[in-house]
Amino acid sequence: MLIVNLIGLSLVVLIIWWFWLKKPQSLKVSSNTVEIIVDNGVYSPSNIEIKLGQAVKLIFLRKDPSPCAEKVIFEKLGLSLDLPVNKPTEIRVKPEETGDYVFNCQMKMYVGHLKVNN
Ligand SMILES: [Cu+2]
Repeated sequence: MLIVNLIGLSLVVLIIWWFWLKKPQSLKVSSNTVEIIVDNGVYSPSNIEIKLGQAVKLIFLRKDPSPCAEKVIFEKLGLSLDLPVNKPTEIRVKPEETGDYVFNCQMKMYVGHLKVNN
């Protein structure tokens, strides 16, 4: 019984750590180029903030060789990009509306946010 409780408790701790303590790296972008490293299940940075009307060049550098990381999809922008391993791949975006533009891999294990502010 104690063992079961301990397992339950460690699961809770793990979940708390995963969702609340693992701080997303946020980056306010004033320059027009952002390099995003794709590795270990996260985009770094995974939160990018830009201003409306700002065109930004995102350069994805995929280090994770697993097929999970091979694509990045900007659903709201209708864009999808293949990411070769260790080869910087760039995409230019200029969202026309404010809001949160999510980008993710096919299985949505990797998730990032491009926030467009006024
Ligand atoms: Cu994936």
